[in-house]
Amino acid sequence: MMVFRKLYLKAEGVGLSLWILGLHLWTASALVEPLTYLPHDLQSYFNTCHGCGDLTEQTGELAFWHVMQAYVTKFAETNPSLSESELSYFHETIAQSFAPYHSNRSKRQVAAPRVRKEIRAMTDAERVRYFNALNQLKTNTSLSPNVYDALAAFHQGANVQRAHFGPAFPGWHRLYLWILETFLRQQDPQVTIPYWASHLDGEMTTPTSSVLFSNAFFGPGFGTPDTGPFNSWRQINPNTVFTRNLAEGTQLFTVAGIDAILRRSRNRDILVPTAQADSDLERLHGGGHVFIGGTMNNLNTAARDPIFFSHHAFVDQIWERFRLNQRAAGIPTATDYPWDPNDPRIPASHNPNLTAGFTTVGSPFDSFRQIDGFSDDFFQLVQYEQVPSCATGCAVSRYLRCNTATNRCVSRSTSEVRAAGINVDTLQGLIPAGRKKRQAVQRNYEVCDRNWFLHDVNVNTMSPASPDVLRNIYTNSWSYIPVKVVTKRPTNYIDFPKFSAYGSHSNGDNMKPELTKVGTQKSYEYCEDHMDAPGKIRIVAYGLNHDAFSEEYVISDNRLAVSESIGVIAIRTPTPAGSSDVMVAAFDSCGRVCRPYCKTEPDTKHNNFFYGALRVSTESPSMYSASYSDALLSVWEIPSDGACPSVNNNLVPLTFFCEYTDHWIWGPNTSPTIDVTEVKRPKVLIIRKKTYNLYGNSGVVSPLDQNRLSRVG
Ligand SMILES: [Cu+2]
Repeated sequence: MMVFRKLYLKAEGVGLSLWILGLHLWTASALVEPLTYLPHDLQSYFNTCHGCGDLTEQTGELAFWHVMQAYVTKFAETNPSLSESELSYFHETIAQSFAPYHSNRSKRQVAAPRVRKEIRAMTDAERVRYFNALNQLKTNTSLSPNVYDALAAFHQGANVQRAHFGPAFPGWHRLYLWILETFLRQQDPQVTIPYWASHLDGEMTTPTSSVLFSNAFFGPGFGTPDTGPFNSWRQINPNTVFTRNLAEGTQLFTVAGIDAILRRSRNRDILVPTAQADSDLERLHGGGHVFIGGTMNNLNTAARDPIFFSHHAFVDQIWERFRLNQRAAGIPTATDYPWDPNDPRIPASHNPNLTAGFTTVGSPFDSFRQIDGFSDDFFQLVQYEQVPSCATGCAVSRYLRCNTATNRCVSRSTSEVRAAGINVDTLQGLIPAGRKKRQAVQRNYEVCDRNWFLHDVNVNTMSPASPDVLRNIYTNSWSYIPVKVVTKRPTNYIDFPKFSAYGSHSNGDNMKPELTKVGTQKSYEYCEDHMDAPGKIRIVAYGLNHDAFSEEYVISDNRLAVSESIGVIAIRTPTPAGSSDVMVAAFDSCGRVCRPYCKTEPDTKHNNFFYGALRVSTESPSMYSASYSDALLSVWEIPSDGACPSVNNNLVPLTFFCEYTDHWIWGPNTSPTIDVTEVKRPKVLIIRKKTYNLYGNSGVVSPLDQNRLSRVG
């Protein structure tokens, strides 16, 4: 093989110098090297995060998600920059929203509470009014750039810290819901925010096919909202348009989780950091963000997607049920705020007397302080309808049905509703926010019923790194790195013993132990129930020294004992002035962690210190591409002279192995595989001293590359 290779190099040697010249026309050089440490603050989030350290205790994807959310807040501005007059307009509006409840009026004149319903239990007309009010806020410029975007910007930066990772979580979001709803009711006084009871979808066989993601509800579950109620939002403000990327295995709220919360009686038992994992309201809510994916997957941007407010209205509904129980038991709801100034795990900004980060407003709250979200006034201000149940008749809604096996309502799928002759492809009476009426593009994102082998992966999710999708995410300058994912079939896969290496023709005796030994990583409850296969591997990349986030998926085939696929992650293009440091992680669709390995010298020991963090700089050698397809194609060498095609692993700087061991991988303090003294090594490990270019040491140019180069030239 080696001999063959040398000959081959010689033959191509003539063209090499020409080719190198061409290369610089279209791609910068860059080095990709592993970071063997994490930024100090990120590592401390990992070290102190709730339940971190043991992947058998909680789902790795959600544990990682919460930590990264805490970290990325530092990249976002905290509040929208509003002018003096805009601020006073905001104050006025919020102050007036309480007036009907707190004036000296007689009892009869006191305003009725705002009543919030499950979105599928509303009438179509009510739902249209709600979506219309949202669209009106999107074009209302009383706040800049528009009221919706200004309010969405409250949920970023330091406010994300105020609102999450501690006891203020439910109260802060309660105030936030009140604010958005107040502005919506300026547009239409009848409107309230519908809540999204996500366990109604979580109990479907295929949650991603829920009617919720039809055009008559929240619009498509994949990509930008080019159809559905928000179809004009991309035109109105391309910088804040949202994207979605549904992940079918990801855990939504479950009845068991809600019941666990409702069995507790004090807020300290359901809120971070003192709650136990099973009844942790904030932790359980994270699954909804990850399930929606895209913009919702990053707390700095999550509120740009209106489904955010319905997700949080359901969090609030659960909390309200909890508070009603407290009230019945004589527990003082307004003061049951679990604040302990001596507990270093609680962010200082969660001090109940500090501001919630919305601007100061008038009576009855002299300002929105963190404790105000716990106010008993809310018993009077807002009420929630119950989640539809089989007993009360799921049939109040055409979009739900009673699952007789569980005696609970579940959502209907879009195709089910269509089959019943109901049009959910358009919404009668909806007034899009844009001036120009755009031609509706009909897209069908339906998936078939689940098939055990060919996973119901939607190919529309497979290239989220397209410029369209990324445009809203902070930078226009993206580069692409190939990533390899090796998966090993997990033992709980439904037909595990039947196929390939584990089948009757091979009883496994001859297999390498690496192939047959598996850990017991915790997976989403959904996967346990459905014996689901993790065929869809999600890869996420977060900027560590800059504000960027991207997602990618690859598919693995669970019929095989081991399978390999290659995906491409998008990263901010580094400049000579600064590297792009990124944290990359991969999870199967059951939320289990895949372990990162960096392409490095064959000293595997150092892999123990590799957390999936990379530094990408403009130094040689070049290891990234200017486009998604170039990155993908660069990995394969397809010689023009009929020689053997090959995959050049040297060009894949990062590999994930989904091996299902339960070792915690993000902290030297917690991983049993790491020798702590080794951490004091030099900060950056240079992985490649040899110079090679995008197409490897050989300098071989494949026919495909030739085409590309000539196109550029
Ligand atoms: Cu939030």
